[in-house]
Order: sequence, then C-alpha cells, then structure tokens
Amino acid sequence: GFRKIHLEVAKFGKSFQILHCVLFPDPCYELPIFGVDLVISSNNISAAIVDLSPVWEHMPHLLTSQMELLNVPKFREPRVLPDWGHIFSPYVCFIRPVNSFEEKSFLTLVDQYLSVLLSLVVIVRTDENNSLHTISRSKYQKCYCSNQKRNDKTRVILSKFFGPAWADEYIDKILFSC
Ligand code: BLA
Repeated sequence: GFRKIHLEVAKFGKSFQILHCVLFPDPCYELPIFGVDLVISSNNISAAIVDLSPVWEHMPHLLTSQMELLNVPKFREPRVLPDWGHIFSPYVCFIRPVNSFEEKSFLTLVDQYLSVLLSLVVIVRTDENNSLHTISRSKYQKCYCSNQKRNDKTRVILSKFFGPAWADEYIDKILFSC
C-alpha cells in the first residue's frame, strides 16, 4: 500500500544526528502518511515529532477511533508547530523530551502510531487509479510534500554541510518527491 518508504539516519559531524522516516501511501489506498523526525544535537533530542498525517478532508472513522484510544503520555515540553504544520493531523505529537524516560515514552508512542497504521494496512480499501478518491489523496500528498519543503531548518542544515544546490535537490527529489 505504499509508493515510497524512506528511513534515514543522517549524521552531521560528531554531535548532530537526525532520524527521518516517512511512509508515503500509494494514493489508491486509503492510508495516512506516517512521519517521524528526531533531531539530536549534542546528545539531546531537540525535536521529536510523530504523526499519521491526513490525505483527506474527513478522517476515516476507523482511524479516528483508534487514535482516540492511544495512550499519549503528558510530555513536559510540547513544541509549537510552524505555519506549514497544518499538514499534520490533530493527533500529531511534537515535543522536546526532557529526559530518557520521556525519550522512551516517545518511542513507545511511535510504536503505537505504527501499530495503528499496520491495523489499517491489513483491511485497507483501494480505489482505481483514476477514481476521484485516489486523485484527491494524491493532491493531499502533493500538499504535504510542498509544505514539508517549506521547512527552512532542514534546508539550512543540509546546505551547511553539502551546499545549497545539493540541499535543494535532495529535499526536492529524495526527501519530498511527489
Ligand atoms: C525541525 N528538522 C527540524 C530541525 C532540523 C531539521 C535541524 C530543527 C530542530 C529544532 O527546532 O529543534 C533537519 N530533518 C532535518 C533534516 C532532515 C530531517 C536535515 O528530516 C533530513 C535529512 N521533518 C521531516 C518530517 C517531519 C518533520 C518527516 O522531515 C514530520 C513528520 C518535522 N522537523 C519537523 C518539524 C520541525 C522540524 C515540524 C520544527 C520546525 C520549526 O520549528 O520551524
């Protein structure tokens, strides 16, 4: 049910690491986009985000009901999403974990999001290539990708290490190609 699965650990110098993972569904399948980003500098996670992002106006009931049942811990430092963050679902978790307990809790939460996704994958409805549902989900994926490309923090760090032309191409053609 996926058109692209990207799992990357990026290491910049000695103290900066990023775990980036996105599962982009094949738009014929009624599945959300799974995304995780963990940004680590000097051994501390500064940003941890996980979501099952929407590719529809009305979230399928099966997904909403499962998301409502998730056991989401109270993290001490929630972070505010940037403008382009409207692509994420109401269930997005964006935090800075303050200690190793919170780091572990965040990873457990990521597991829960993946379990929800897996439960959908086994019963997912599919539509034809040219169906209006498929076309609409495809548009939402394009919107997700074009908004992710607005994340200047990704561009800045990649440019610093690999130069701006390489960074732009990597973001456009590898990270968020659509
Ligand atoms: C933030 N992303 C960041 C930050 C950096 C990167 C340096 C700033 C960290 C901070 O504010 O503490 C860099 N992220 C990268 C790089 C890659 C990467 C270089 O994935 C890839 C090699 N970003 C994603 C995905 C999501 C995402 C899939 O790639 C969400 C599922 C989210 N990253 C995201 C958000 C921010 C962020 C929301 C905060 C942006 C802000 O505060 O302006």
